[in-house]
Amino acid sequence: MEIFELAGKSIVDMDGAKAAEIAGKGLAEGIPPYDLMTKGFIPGIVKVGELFERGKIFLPELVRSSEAMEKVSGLMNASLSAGNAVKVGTAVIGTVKGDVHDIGKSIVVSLFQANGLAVCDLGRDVPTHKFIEKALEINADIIGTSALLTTTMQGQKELEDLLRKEGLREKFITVVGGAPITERWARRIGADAYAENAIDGVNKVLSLLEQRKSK
Ligand code: B12
Repeated sequence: MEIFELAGKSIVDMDGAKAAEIAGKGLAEGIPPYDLMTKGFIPGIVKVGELFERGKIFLPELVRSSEAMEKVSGLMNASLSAGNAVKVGTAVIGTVKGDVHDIGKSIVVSLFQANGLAVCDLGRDVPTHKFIEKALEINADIIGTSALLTTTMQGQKELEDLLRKEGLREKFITVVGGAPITERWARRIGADAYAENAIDGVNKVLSLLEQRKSK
């Protein structure tokens, strides 16, 4: 079995020790951490989500697989974020209130950092007003939010509404992501960009920053 397949399997098997071993081996072999994540570990956790949805596994298994995923994400993110020291912009990133999913959000944080963005990571279950307070405090250019539940994606709309209400909408570039999020949702709530994955997020944010500078 090739390493990407083994990586995914270790997550489905809820085997954190194995996952960490494969991550270490992959990095030692010079495989880029983003490839290990997107071609190996992420398909594993997505499979776990499908099994959970189909009632093939239950919450305890979902939790154990996530723990394996969190372990490996920590290792990968440390390698991912070691990059560009040039600061091209500042971002505040977090998972919206009521939502504790943060594996994807943490990958986004690392990749933003690797691409020269200074990031303040607010973590998960972040109240809407917190995003704005922090963004004003550190004079951020970007506010990025992650939502993984159909019930919590409303938090992204709340942020847009609150920014408009406070007359701050034009001050920040907003980018939204997460499994249930779509381009259509982003347009509907008035976000500046939708990102399908972390790389897409980096590209869209860098291009929006560029457009701002040339205005
Ligand atoms: C892992 C997981 C958990 C873990 C989370 C651990 C953690 N620390 O994150 C635990 C076990 C805690 C959990 C709990 C629950 N979960 Co859960 N979980 C998942 C699972 C399997 C994987 C999520 C994940 O990590 N994916 C991998 C990452 C890399 O992908 P990602 O998050 O999508 O992020 C990428 C992109 O979306 C994008 N992106 C994401 N955010 C952002 C933000 C920005 C700014 C940008 C630019 C890009 C970006 O870039 C990322 C990297 O490329 C999903 C299934 C799925 N397919 O999503 C279910 C899933 C999201 N969970 C689900 C459910 C129902 C729950 C629970 C309600 C279960 C329960 N009965 O208690 C609770 C909710 C708890 C809460 N209040 O939040 C459902 C949601 C259904 C729905 N329609 O709302 C899903 C879809 C499973 C399913 N198919 O039923 N879960």
